[in-house]
Amino acid sequence: MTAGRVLVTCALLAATACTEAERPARVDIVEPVDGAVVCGPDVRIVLSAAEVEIAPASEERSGTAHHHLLIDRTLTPPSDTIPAGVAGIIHRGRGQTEFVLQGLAPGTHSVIAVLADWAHLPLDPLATDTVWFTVRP
Ligand SMILES: [Cu+2]
Repeated sequence: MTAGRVLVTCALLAATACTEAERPARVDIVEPVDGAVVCGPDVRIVLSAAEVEIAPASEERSGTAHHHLLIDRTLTPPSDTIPAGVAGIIHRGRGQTEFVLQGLAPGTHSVIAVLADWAHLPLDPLATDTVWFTVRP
């Protein structure tokens, strides 16, 4: 093998690894879709994620995340852990990807999905998605 061929092979491997490492994690609220009108008072939220492994927070592994839902709230500070025990902030710490919001009042509501690591610190870069929907009585 020539030195030139080794150099080309290494360059190709480096390019592949770099591309994969640069893909940021993403989260999508699959259901309800933005602008949906849904029957209440219970509304199912379905989440999906890409470029990250969704895992229970108890596993404490890097490269994983779990879902968080902020209901009718603004985003919490990205550099702080997402608090627990606060109304309208839901941790899906067992790695769940679905959740039923119960008892929503008729009217317009927002849901922000946020991916955070096992310590509940939002991923960097931030992975969020927001939908607005209307609950029909
Ligand atoms: Cu959490």
